[in-house]
Amino acid sequence: MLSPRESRTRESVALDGLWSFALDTEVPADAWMGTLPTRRQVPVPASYNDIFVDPAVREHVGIVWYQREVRIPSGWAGQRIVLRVDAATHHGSVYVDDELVAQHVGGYTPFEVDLTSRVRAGGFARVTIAVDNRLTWETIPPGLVTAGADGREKQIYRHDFFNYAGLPRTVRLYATPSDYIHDITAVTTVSEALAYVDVEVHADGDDVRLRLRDEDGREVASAAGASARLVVSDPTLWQPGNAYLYDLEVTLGEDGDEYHLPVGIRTVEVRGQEFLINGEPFHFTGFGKHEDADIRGKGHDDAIMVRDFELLHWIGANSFRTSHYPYAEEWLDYADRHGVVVIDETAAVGLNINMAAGLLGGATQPTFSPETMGDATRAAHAQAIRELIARDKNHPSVVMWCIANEPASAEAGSREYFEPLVELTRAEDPTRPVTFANQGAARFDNDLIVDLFDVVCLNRYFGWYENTGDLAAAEVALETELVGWAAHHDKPIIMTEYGVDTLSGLHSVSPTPWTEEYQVAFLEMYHRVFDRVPAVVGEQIWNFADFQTTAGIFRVDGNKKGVFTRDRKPKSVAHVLRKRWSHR
Ligand code: BDP
Repeated sequence: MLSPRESRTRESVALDGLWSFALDTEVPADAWMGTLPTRRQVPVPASYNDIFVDPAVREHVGIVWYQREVRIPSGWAGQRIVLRVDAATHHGSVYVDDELVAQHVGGYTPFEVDLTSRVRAGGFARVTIAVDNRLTWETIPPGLVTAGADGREKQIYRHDFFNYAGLPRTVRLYATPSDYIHDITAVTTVSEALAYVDVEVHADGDDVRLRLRDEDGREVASAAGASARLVVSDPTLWQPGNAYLYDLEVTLGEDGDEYHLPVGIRTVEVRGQEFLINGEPFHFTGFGKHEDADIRGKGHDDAIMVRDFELLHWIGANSFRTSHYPYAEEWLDYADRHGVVVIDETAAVGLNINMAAGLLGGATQPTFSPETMGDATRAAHAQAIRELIARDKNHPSVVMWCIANEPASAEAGSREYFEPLVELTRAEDPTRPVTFANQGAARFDNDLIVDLFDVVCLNRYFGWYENTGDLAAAEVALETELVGWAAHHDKPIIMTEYGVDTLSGLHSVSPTPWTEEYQVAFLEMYHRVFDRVPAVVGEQIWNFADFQTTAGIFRVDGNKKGVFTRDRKPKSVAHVLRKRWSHR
């Protein structure tokens, strides 16, 4: 799915700004049929939850309505006109005037609808979007809606971040010629002094022309046809920390549709216990992150994004994981341009009922069964994988797909659940390694799925959830486990989560849990151990910044495992990490 970039033949208009807004309880069930009877206005992009002071909005379970009048640019007569929603979390229904025109499930990937026959260039249209935040066993991520004692619906979920909802990313209109370029896939390989860019174009008509230009605008290769190979001699590679992007111009005929795709020439390969980028062993440093900030929730904000990249650079991080869902595409565009390496994750988080059995009154249930995570969950999961790869396949920054976070991979049924999903991922993209983030209860001797994947990604909390406060015992446990994984699997290991809740400003002479000193001692201990186990090729700390979660007795105004506070101030450990990572 192409990102809507502007070109000689393509224009786009952002519909960001204030939209009318109402809860389903406040308006008629067919609220799209006229002007939304509300005085509330909500910003787009933003999660709606923390905008209003009314707790009924923050905790709402169900549908909310967004509406605005849209003017169609008069110059778009004769063009194909498309409405694109970058994210409706988790289920979006789009109405144009009185008609339902699109529906989409999956809160972190975009969808589009062709409005050419429904709107008139120079005219107005009433656009209404119903967004439903409910999660069930049939959605990714999964969840459960129950009725509380007071009759209100209550949303239960097993993931540790607040269920922010609404329209957190850009909504826009764009126009293309009526014969247009539907999709492009560019795959790069390198052989000594030559690089190959294999391009597949899906378009109306077969008069497809390709031109590749370097960063100085010089043409370095050209070809014709919907399926073609461009050969680049003496290529400049896209390198971690040193990005280089070619411009692939695709046109239909002499003056038909034109699209420009940034192309980074680089290779990725897993060999034995090494992760190679451009044939060189790569060591991941960085974080699991979240899209999370005060007031905006998961609303995309360029200011916060650029600040986060600045902090990643300052601390010496070369990578991050898009835990636990695909981020706004702006993140990947920026990572492409600045040489930051990304592990790109689906929203399949919380497929682990028993880890959080307490939430269901302590009862345990099988995670994988027809009544829980069954065929419908897997179908939604497959769709999430397809949509992630369709959107992100051309980003050089993305070096690996992570198809789930902490599933119950030691439980019966996990292998049957995951085997077809791994096959699907490889079929959709044969060029990138595939992984999942493994949870601590599934160890090297009882995990049932890890051999299906290319890289062992581990989330471990020795010294926090286990051996709390006892770093000496934690060090032994951590090393025993890492050495065990390395001996059982000839695969590289990335620690994709390790960290401790740390209250910024809380200090003690000796390192005790929750203090800044404990976070320092904990991470230093992990790093000592990593340096003793050669199979460890990556360290991504949990988490980049403190973030909001659902209320609970384990969380005080959210999860505090950030190396930065929620407003991006460094905790003491940030300076320690900066020393380690800046000297690698
Ligand atoms: C891991 C999860 C992550 C949590 C983290 C924690 O993958 O989402 O936030 O633990 O407990 O289990 O802080």
